[in-house]
Amino acid sequence: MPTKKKNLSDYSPKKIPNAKKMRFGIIVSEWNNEITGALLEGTIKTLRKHKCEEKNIAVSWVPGSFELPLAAQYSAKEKKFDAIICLGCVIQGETRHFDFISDAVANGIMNVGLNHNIPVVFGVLTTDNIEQAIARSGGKHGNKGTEAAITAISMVSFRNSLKK
Ligand code: DLZ
Repeated sequence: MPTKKKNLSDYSPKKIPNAKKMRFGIIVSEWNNEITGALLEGTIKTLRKHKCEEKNIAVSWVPGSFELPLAAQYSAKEKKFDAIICLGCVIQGETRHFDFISDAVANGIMNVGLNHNIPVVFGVLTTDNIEQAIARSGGKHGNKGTEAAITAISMVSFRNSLKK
């Protein structure tokens, strides 16, 4: 996984478990969809790279990042997935929306994971401007979608290892 200075898409593929039998629900925010669409691409490409089957990937869209936690909760309740990946992009504007939305989404996503005992991954970019978002959705700093997919696979594998 990347450290502060590394690229979001940097990881050691050999260390990542096989995701063939894992099931993922991906929830994507429509807001800033030119960015979130690129995050989705990075996520799916990475899941496929680690052998996740097409039938085990379900994608749903919600209006904005603020809606991600509730959608993740609905998905978690269905018990069809081993992990849920939330993808969004919140860009700093001239209003305080940024702080309200970023905090609410981060806390909401964390709570769904803790309450439902399932990995719910925070694949949400929170940036100062669109340039930073572009750089982190397949640009010079990699793709947060890749990081989210690797985190989801790793957490499912971790959970499975505890069941043995
Ligand atoms: C309203 C709003 C604003 C100002 N900015 C963003 C943003 O940068 N990224 C994002 O994902 N969503 C934004 N939204 C929409 C909210 O997430 C939400 O959809 C609405 O407030 C309706 O609940």
